[in-house]
Amino acid sequence: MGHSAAVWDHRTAIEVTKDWNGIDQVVLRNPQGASARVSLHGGQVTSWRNEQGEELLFTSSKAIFKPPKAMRGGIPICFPQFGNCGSLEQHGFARNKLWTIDNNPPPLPPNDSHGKSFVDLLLKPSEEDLKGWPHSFEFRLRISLAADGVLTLISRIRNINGRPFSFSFAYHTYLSVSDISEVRIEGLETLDYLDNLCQRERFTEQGDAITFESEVDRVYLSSSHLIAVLDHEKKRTFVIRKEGLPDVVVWNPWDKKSKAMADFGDEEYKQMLCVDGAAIEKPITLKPGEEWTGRLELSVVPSSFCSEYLDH
Ligand code: TA6
Repeated sequence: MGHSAAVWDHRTAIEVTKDWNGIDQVVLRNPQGASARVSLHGGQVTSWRNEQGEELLFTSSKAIFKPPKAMRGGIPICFPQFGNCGSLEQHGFARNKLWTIDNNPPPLPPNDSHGKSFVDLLLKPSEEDLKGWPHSFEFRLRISLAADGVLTLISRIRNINGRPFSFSFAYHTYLSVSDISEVRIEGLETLDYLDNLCQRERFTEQGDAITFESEVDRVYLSSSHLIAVLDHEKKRTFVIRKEGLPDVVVWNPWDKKSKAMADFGDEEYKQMLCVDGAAIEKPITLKPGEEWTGRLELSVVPSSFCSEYLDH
């Protein structure tokens, strides 16, 4: 008698609960026990755990879980800007707004749903928002967790007002690492980057991989769609695949800046690294009715697998 395959009950694939502030958060689960959590505050992924229940994203022990401040960690959605420019807050307002669950989103390709636990969120500007940024948009965000534990974020931003607008964007991804001094990034070699520590001056990456021994705050430009972040101690690699996101922000605050941030532990720079799929150097311009899609896929593979994998 064959064993009947465990029928994956999609009712437990997605659960809506309350977060620390009584704001709805969605828990996604896969049959193997992996999970992800996203708060309707900011549409922010606040947790991504593997099948062993191990947390893969960093969250500061001093994070301020009080709107409108974005929780320091997870994956804040930075829109319509990333970095200081104009009257908006540094990384835009999307991560400080209340999103809604969209039960009837415009369809995505079947592969973006098939066999996945997913939720669709929606952000539209309020009258108040339009005073600060006078462009009417619909921002649809799908977060999905696949059977193999891959976490995918798909942003679709549509211009629904009568004139073009431009924006920059980043998935501000706080990865949890064992020891920043034993982490290397592959896939950014030879690229130009803007150095936020030198008035965004442009440099060219000389190293054969990026390693860390001091504060790094850079925007790598026109990168490939595949970036690897190798955690030596854990012998595991984060693989970041992206589409529609030409740039990569790499940020570690190191000791001095860590001490200067109220919502960040003095030593926590050792256990985190931001590697953000982004569109910054060349802002995206949308004509009326046009839509932009930015896709990010995060997975974790054993490092031995990854270095061979990346070599080919
Ligand atoms: O480049 C990344 C960065 O802009 C850093 O300069 C630092 O400000 C970091 O983002 C955190 O920004 P946040 O607004 O999340 O505190």
